[in-house]
Amino acid sequence: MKIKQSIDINTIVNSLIGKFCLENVDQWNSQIRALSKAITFVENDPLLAPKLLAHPNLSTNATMQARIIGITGLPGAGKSTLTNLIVKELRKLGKKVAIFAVDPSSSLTGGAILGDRVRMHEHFRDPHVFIRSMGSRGALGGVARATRSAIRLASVLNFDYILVETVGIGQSESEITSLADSTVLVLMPNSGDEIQLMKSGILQLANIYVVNKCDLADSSRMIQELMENTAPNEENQWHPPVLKTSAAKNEGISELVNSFFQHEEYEKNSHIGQELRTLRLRNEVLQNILILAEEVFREKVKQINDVEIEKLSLGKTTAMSIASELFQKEIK
Ligand SMILES: Nc1nc2c(ncn2[C@@H]2O[C@H](COP(=O)(O)OP(=O)(O)OP(=O)(O)O)[C@@H](O)[C@H]2O)c(=O)[nH]1
Ligand SMILES: [Mg+2]
Repeated sequence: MKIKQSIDINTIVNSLIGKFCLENVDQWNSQIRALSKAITFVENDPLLAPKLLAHPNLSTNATMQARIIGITGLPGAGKSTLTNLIVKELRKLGKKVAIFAVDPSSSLTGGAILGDRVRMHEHFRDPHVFIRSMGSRGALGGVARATRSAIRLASVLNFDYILVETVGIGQSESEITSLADSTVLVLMPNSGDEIQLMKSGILQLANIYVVNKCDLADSSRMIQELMENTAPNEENQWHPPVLKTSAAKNEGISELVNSFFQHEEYEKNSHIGQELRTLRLRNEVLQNILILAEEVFREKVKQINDVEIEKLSLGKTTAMSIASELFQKEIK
């Protein structure tokens, strides 16, 4: 049974890789379908992610030039509405765009993804826009793991921009800053969001601030406060812009897209920008090691004998000492 399963996985991997690596432009639709399938496989079976992403054909074809933009903020701030308009703007410039909407399992936003689908509808016929919702419920390793793999699979297909929408509460927002090249934080004027976001640390981590829904309330105080709290430091001279938008009235969107270009330019030309990029890449390698390690140790843990577990339950040993022993043995 085990052998059959591994043959199946390899067949799937090879077939997907074959479709991924088509060179001909006319085959773009097949590549997109393969991407979609690959992501579903990766979501359902985390073992496939390393197999696909470490495939030699994939690494030689991978250019991975896509710029990853994280769009985060509290529920209802207007992230999806803005994302939709950003896609329009990027498409006007001829850029290929992939969008990942990370569906938080939080009941707060239940149904949001359906809404997003409806809103994104106008892009569905555009072959150069790839839209995907990523559910986090039950996914092994949570949102970040499946999303990270999906993003890497998408970057192989040479998208210019990969937009990742995630709700800025809980864990996912700090994960997004370690994954995205630019993190955009979407706020609403006079909402008191700052306090909640300050606690989560995201307020300090964003590269671009957006005060959306400016048609509804006066945003000047909030903009002022943000500007005072986000000054560049000696090391990093990037001055995070604080932009005013109204997604409802389609205002401020081109300025927002321009800020992506400026941030990219800054990162390319500054020492610290390059250092941060290196840090993100190193972190990505680490995350991948953790994926592989989890697979290995999941099996090892099953093999711990009952006597040992009994000792653990009686408090005669600790989970950490068992873990440490297993780990030392494995890395020798
Ligand atoms: N008046 C006004 N309404 C807006 C604006 N932007 C978004 N909205 C509305 O605000 C509501 C929430 O917008 P979404 O784009 O779904 O917000 P979101 O941040 O993606 O929400 P979640 O994904 O649930 O976290 C929708 O009803 C939008 O139509 C804006 O600039 N002005
Ligand atoms: Mg949304």
